[in-house]
Amino acid sequence: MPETMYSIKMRASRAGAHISGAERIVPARFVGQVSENLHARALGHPKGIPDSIVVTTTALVADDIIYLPELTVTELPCATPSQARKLVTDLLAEITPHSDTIWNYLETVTGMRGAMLVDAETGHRVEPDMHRGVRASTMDHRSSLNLDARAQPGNKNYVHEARVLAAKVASCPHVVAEICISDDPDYTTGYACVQGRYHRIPHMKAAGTNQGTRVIVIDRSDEHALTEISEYLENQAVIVG
Ligand code: PML
Ligand code: MG
Repeated sequence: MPETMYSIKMRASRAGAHISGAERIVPARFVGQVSENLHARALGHPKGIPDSIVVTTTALVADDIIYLPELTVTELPCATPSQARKLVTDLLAEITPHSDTIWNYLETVTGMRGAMLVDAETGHRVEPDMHRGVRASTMDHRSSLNLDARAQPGNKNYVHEARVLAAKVASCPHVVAEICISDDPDYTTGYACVQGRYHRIPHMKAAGTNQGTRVIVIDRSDEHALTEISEYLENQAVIVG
């Protein structure tokens, strides 16, 4: 019988405020070690020491998992946040007249566990829970399936994890773009993924600030779009690579 696959999710907070989250999809034999690694990661996060670490482990049905290829990455030269703004708003102009409004969300909203959902046609935020947002989840890179769990580092691999998340978001029905600025104070490289093309952009923000968030731009013309997006992003198991 094939080995059961498990989704393992960690979230860490202090006084109710989100500090960090991470997850894996791994075969049963790696569950113990990966849980330990996720705890270590929660305890070593630059945003502070959590007073709560929740790790949830759930068995997946093998046939329900979707396998996706990695996105092609284009690295854009960029030296300052104001150059980043120009790059991002130009890219967004392909799919919405509200690119300045979206940059404004990116610069002013922070501390959400999930992403904002922005209607491409109106520029309005439409996520059902404006405090939490919609969190893309239940996903991992293919390398987690083969890796010896003892070799898995506890630290975050920003590039790797961002590309898994971006591939899942880009494959979601009704999604046209996603823009990300990290909320980690020392990580200033972000990305804009527009219609499946991932643009990696350095200096999206000044170093040393917790400001950071994700905006997912959607086509809301289908009446079921919001429900389908939330269901797919949060619960559909996806392995990338
Ligand atoms: C995050 O903090 O989770 C966002 C990381 C974005 C990484 C973008 C990149 O380096 O390609
Ligand atoms: Mg973060």
